[in-house]
Amino acid sequence: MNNPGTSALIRKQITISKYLCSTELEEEVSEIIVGLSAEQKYLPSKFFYDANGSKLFEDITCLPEYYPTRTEKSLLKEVAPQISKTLRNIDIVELGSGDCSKISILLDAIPFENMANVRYIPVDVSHAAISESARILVERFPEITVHGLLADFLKHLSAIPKETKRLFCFFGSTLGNLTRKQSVLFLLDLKTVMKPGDQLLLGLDMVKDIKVLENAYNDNQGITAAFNKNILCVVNNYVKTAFCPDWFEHIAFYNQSKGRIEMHLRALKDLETSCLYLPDKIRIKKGETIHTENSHKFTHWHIFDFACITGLKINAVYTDNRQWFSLVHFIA
Ligand code: AVJ
Repeated sequence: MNNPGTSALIRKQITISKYLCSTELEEEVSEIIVGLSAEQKYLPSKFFYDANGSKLFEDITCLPEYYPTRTEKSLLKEVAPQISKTLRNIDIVELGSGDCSKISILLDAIPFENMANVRYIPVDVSHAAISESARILVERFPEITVHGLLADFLKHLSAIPKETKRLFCFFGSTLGNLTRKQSVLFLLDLKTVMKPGDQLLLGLDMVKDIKVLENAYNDNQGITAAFNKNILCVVNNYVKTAFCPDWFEHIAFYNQSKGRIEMHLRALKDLETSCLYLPDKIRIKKGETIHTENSHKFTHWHIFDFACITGLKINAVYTDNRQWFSLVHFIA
């Protein structure tokens, strides 16, 4: 694989464009400061995903308690033959792509003779995630072209190429990390950049038994706890605080009225830390929490609402027989 001819070929096959810039960095610092200064302290969940956090998340997806990834992948495997029939001369855009295991399932089902005109466009805030999955994919699918976008899909939808027909993939129920209002606004934005005939494949974690939901975020091995606490290390890096993960305990519970899992970090003692960007120390009282994630769960009503509000047409809704996870296939 390492002879110069092959790597030159691979380089031509892979390009990455950057849309994140240094002003974004300042924006991220202020997002953190605003969250830590609020009455109920909070941190945006995108700060989970540094190199260590992304690794911990991949570990989470393998946990026996964490059913979403497994369920979504088996749904994808089932429906891929159906969906991939239409995939030729197309850009497959994956929002928040992470690793390439889900898109591989779809690509696997595309007939070889159609692959030459398929381009994969991963959109992610992690350069490592994009370049690593590009490397794996061109090895596995020698005919494919990969054009990565290092970008925040909430801000840079307009940077996505539009000359070809597109299939947007938004897997993992990542939409659930937004508030209900934000998720509708985001789908409206997405609909605006879609052209008639463009498709959207949306993965949604469904409302279910509370015990199943809460177990998925309170695993026995404490990986989710480590993932939650890792956000403090990321924050320390950005704003030069000195939070020690051991000062907090991991809390995750289902908020029934809001239909979402909430993750928090709860202070085990009164604590304080300086911060490069604040004149005073940040003080947190014993028992006070930092809200780190919302993971909204969906019902079929939410799916119909999305269609009504955005004007996207539901082509099919694929749900496993336990009704735990849905893949919705929309057409613009
Ligand atoms: C990838 C954001 C959808 O909310 O279930 C896993 C992240 N957090 N365990 C989710 C997560 C805790 C995951 N998402």
